Amino acid sequence: MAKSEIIIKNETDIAGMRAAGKLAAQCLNHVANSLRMGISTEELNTIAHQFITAHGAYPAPLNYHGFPKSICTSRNDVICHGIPSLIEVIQDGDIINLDITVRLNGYHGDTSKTYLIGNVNPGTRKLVQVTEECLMESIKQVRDGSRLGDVGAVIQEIAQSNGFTVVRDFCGHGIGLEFHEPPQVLHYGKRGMGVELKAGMIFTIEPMINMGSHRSRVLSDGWTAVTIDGKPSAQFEHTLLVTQHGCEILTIE
Ligand code: EYF
Ligand code: CO
Ligand code: CO
Repeated sequence: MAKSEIIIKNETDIAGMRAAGKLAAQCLNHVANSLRMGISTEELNTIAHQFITAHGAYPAPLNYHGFPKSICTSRNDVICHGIPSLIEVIQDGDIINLDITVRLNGYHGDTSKTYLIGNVNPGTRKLVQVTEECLMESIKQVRDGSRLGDVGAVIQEIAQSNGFTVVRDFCGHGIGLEFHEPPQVLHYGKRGMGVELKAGMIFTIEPMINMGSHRSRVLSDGWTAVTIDGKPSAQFEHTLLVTQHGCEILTIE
């Protein structure tokens, strides 16, 4: 099959993806319960790794393209792909995204949320709230016959009308037996444009929204993407199954 083809999942695949999505959501909530000032992102990585492997699954980021850890922990000005570390300790006023992808019986579930730690300043709180709104409103666009441009346009409209910017260097993705499959899901766009959605498609939407410039750069570690101006960035992600009249969020408990 050509690599650009979007796979329509069958009932066996869908059952596998439901199980993987549910486990990813459970893991995210489990790790989030340990979030507190003073904990290192390495400890969060260990908690996730142990939960995932104890449930008969594998942490998909680990060794993926050489990525060194089991989850991504992206704090404050880190847009995505933050690497857990013993020397990175959660502080009062931080925001932190935990991004979990599990592989269970060959199928992937991918989800993330951004959490507020202690006394977060009002502008940053607003950024996190608007980013979650971008995800949840864009999910309402997903049904058989709608287009990926409808998804991206809603995200762009909500982010920009609140004075924020949409990261363009990273996108959502199809997901299934592979961590990343076609299509690419852009978080900006024009209504009525782009790939037409069909029931049985499964993909993520994972908007990254910035307080300042939309531009990113990758640190010398080769993985961590940060904002170019040091201002905060937030992200939320779900894995979604397109249905006839809407969609099913697979990454819920
Ligand atoms: C090749 C990685 C590869 N890539 C994507 C590998 O979809 C994701 N999150 O929702 C996602 C998560 C991870 C990931 C974790 C590791 N990688 C990272 C950065 C660059 C790169 O280039
Ligand atoms: Co993810
Ligand atoms: Co993803």
